[in-house]
Amino acid sequence: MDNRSRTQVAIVGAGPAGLLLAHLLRRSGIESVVLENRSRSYAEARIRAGILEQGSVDVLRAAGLGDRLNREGMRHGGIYLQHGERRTHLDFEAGCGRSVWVYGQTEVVKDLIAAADADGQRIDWEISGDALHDVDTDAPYVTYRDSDGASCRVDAAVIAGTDGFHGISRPAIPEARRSVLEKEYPYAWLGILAETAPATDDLIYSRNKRGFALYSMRSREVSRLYLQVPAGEKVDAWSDDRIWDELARRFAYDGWSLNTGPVIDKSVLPMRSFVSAPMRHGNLVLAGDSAHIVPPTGAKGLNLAISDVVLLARALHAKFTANDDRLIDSYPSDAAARLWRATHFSYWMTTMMHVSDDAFTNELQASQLRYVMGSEIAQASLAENYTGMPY
Ligand code: RFL
Ligand code: PHB
Repeated sequence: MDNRSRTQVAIVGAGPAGLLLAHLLRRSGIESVVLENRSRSYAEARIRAGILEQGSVDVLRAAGLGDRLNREGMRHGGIYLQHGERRTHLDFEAGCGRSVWVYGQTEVVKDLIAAADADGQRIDWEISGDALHDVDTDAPYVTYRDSDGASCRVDAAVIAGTDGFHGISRPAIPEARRSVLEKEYPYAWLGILAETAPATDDLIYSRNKRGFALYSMRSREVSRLYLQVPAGEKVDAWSDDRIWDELARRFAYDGWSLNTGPVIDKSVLPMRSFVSAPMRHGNLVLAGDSAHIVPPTGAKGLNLAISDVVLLARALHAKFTANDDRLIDSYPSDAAARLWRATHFSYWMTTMMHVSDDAFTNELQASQLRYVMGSEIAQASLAENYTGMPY
């Protein structure tokens, strides 16, 4: 072994979950080392989620991460639901007294990395060949090669697996101890980022017989739009002209028109619901996408990563400062309660808004959307879930 070190928490993965965990632990005097297989510039450029629940914004502000969020984030008090050529505005403030913020995950990650730099947080970027060892003992450790190829070992009291859906942490829990519940959807999203001012004040979720479309944004100059496409669709099948034409059809509404502009990013996102349990095995704990995935329709993925980490940071604080394991013992069930609410809501929004090949299902979903668009009570329930259940 070329380099050997010891820390309190070894954090595998520098996505929003891992970086926020390191940040919250630092603030309560707990030391961690973050290990990430991608480069810093890759992590800072990755385009992903865009919506922060009120509770996530409160967490980031309380953790001293609110400066740029307060200046550049955009508060949204509702969404539009569209069905064919009917469009209704849902008022979240009226429904539940809360709102959401448009502030890209990319920006949250940049803020977290800047704070880590300022505090001298150790993050080893571009590691390879990492493996977790002895996670069910009191002496777990991680081995890997650093960016120069040197062999490294980090010993820790706890390993936090925040390495996303394709990481190594979840598989480090023996298969016999793991249960997975999942649902694949027969469609995917084609997402684009476009250099054009959003043509709407709030996000538009549109169900059209041609398929679902979502109008979102990243700033006053940049729009983020999505189209329902068949699962496994290739991005090459979609020229910019075809995308704008399809978006115009799916958002068609009484004289309203899209703003088009240069497409600066284009990708296909698979859609799945996936829940792996337990989120703790010995001294390995999972948080964020390493343990669960939701389809993006409810905008919950990033927010769940944040709420897991809040619960986990509290539990680790009690463990390290008061030798109290009660919160770490209850972490899997505390996180699961919130997770299953978000899993149901994401599934519900997804099926209601997407067009299915099955005629019976389509009629049910269209009926559900008509009901929500016409009922203040149904809208209040959607608002309560969308803006996020209280912690
Ligand atoms: P992340 O963000 O996937 O971060 C995991 C980090 O771990 C690293 N990693 C490893 N590091 C070390 N060793 C290994 N063996 C490793 N394997 C992986 C990865 O490089 C990465 O840096 O998980 P985290 O932190 O839990 O955060 C969760 C959110 O990222 C996620 O829930 C959302 O972004 C989901 N999601 C979206 N959600 C939305 O609400 N709206 C969206 O528009 C949206 N777009 C997306 C998305 C997820 C995507 N992925 C994961 C395919 C678009 C994409 C492409
Ligand atoms: C986004 O802006 O990327 C976004 C917004 C709302 C969603 C999903 C993605 O439901």
